Amino acid sequence: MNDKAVAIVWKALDRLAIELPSWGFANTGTRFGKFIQPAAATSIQEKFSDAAQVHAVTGACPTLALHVQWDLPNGLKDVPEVERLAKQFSIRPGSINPNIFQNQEYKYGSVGNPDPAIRRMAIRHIVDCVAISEALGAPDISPWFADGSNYPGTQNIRKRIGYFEEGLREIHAALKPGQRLLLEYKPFEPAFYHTDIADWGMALLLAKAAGPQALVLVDTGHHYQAQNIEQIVAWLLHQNMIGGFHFNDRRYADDDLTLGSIDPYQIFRIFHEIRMFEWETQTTADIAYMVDQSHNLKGKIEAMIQTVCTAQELYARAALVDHGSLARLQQECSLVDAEETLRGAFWQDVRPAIQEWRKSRRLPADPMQAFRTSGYLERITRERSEKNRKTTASYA
Ligand code: RM4
Ligand code: MN
Ligand code: MN
Repeated sequence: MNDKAVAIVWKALDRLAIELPSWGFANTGTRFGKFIQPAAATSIQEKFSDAAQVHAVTGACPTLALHVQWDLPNGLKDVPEVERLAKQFSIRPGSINPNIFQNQEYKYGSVGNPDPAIRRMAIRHIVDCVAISEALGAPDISPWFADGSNYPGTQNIRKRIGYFEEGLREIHAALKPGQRLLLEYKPFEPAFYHTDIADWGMALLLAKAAGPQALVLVDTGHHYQAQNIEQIVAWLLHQNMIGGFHFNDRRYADDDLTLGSIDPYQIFRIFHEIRMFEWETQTTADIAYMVDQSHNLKGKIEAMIQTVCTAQELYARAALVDHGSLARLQQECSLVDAEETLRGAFWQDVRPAIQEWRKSRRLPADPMQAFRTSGYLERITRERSEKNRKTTASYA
């Protein structure tokens, strides 16, 4: 790789920040049960501590996404504690994730529930999250709605659209300047007949109905098998409506597999659309790159390090696309040469350049190795195993 290419890689890496999910360090599982890990985090303090380890070895993860019900069970009252931990571990609070899917009340939906009292409860919770976001100086609120139904004819789909428009408008009215409401879509699960926000079109229309600070969040796992995700990203960029990503990979459905483990070219193509847009418009897209994975077989911290390194590699490769020649080749419809320009960047081995970047930023050249030799995993395994042994793992 020549000096110019190395400089491009370094510049790209300096820009790429990846947010870690607090829930990615805790014991989570499948619908059928959990496999408990002795080193899993069981408190918000432990989640911050683990995230700080990933940041220490990668230098790329300055923020931690928080799930309000799991991390701030007392809502606003927990803000001072989160601020203290953020300071202690030098990790800033990231996106604020409301929880409108776990309470018994939400059996038939939250903001889309036919019962106005439950809709009110859900709206109030998200408005509380807006206040938490403001207090923490973490501007993104990203609700994921599990709302939907399981049997044809049991819910009025159009009425529920109206409830969402109304509810999101009210939530939007609570936003202060600079805050953003990121709407995530998901085709199915837990609802298996209809999901109220099932795809990017529904999310986009609802964001438009809510107001200018509402944008769409793309979880890479929330698409049907053959869907062209980079085209969705291109549309959202064109509309200035993309607010962030939840990164993971998928083989079948919302599998939350390690980013790039199944289809690295897909993630590369997404990054390429963003870089190409930025090159053409000479702007920087304001996109929050967040990981949404919780591994129950891999070690959680190692899985995060692996994910972050993969994101860096794929982002660096996308940065290497020669946008000037690609634009010309596209204009001329030189198909083979245009495709080879893209593919050529994808097949570059950027790892040596990334290692050099790490050394120049006083980071370990091999983050995984650095973590493994740090002794941290052994220490937390000792400290946490007793507590984790008592965790319930059963499904029924
Ligand atoms: C969903 C979705 C959300 C996450 C929940 C727990 O599948 O991806 O982002 O908060 O899971
Ligand atoms: Mn997600
Ligand atoms: Mn998901």
